[in-house]
Amino acid sequence: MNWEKIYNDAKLWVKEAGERIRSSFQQTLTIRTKSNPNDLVTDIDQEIEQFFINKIREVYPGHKIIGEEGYGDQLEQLEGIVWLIDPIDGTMNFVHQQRNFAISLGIYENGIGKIGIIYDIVHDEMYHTLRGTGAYLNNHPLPLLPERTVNESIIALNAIWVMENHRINHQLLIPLARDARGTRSYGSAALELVYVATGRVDAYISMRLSPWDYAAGALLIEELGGVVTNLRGKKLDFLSKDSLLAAKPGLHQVILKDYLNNGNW
Ligand code: 2AM
Ligand code: CA
Ligand code: CA
Ligand code: CA
Repeated sequence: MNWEKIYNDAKLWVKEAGERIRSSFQQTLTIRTKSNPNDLVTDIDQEIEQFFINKIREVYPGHKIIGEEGYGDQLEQLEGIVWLIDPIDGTMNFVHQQRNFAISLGIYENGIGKIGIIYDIVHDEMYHTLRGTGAYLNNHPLPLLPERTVNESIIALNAIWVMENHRINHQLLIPLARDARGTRSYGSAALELVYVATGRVDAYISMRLSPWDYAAGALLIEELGGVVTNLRGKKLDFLSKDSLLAAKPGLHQVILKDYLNNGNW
């Protein structure tokens, strides 16, 4: 398998998709809702997913695709090469702010991550990794992540997870939010994972994400020595929704043990 070629093709297509999204700022969006009134999708989300699928099917007909908007394959296992695509991560931000959104693309082989790409279109910042060759912001290598204590950490965390029960007892998160130096919420899981990878935040917590939200980000963080699991400390599931805890080395273990009771809840 020529992973260098797949890596180069994927980066090229992500860049091209980004240009399409950037030029869509001039046009009127068609906005629909999905699972609830705050769960948005636009015609651009759908067009961009189809753009990727056409490219992949043309050049790599044997590869499989999981896309958020449902134009890919319905997979029950991760055998072979699988592209996990979120055409726009942070659709609400895309609609309301025209910033704070990204394209997220992960490529896995038999369930093992090989390529992760997250493109912050508005800033023209592409974060990418081919497993084992380092992680980059455009052409600049990103440094390995240092250890960090809870008291000196900024934790990306949506307020809703601390307000009411979702999967875990929200009371567990209150001491963590209090002990941290600060909390933030950006509304794009892919960018929040990139912020962990670049050290702009020290940890990111979510109760409910889908494989296309974290397929790329988890790889970028792991390539830099960070740790990514679900909130019980288990390996992430790439075929169904899961919770997520991503953090600097050391900090991940402390949050899991001292705040999340090692997943015993
Ligand atoms: P999306 O914009 O691609 O839908 C928002 O806090 C973050 O959670 C975004 O990364 C968003 O991805 C993701 N998310 C996952 N499931 C969601 C849902 N049901 N509704 C809204 N956002 C969701
Ligand atoms: Ca969505
Ligand atoms: Ca998403
Ligand atoms: Ca999306």
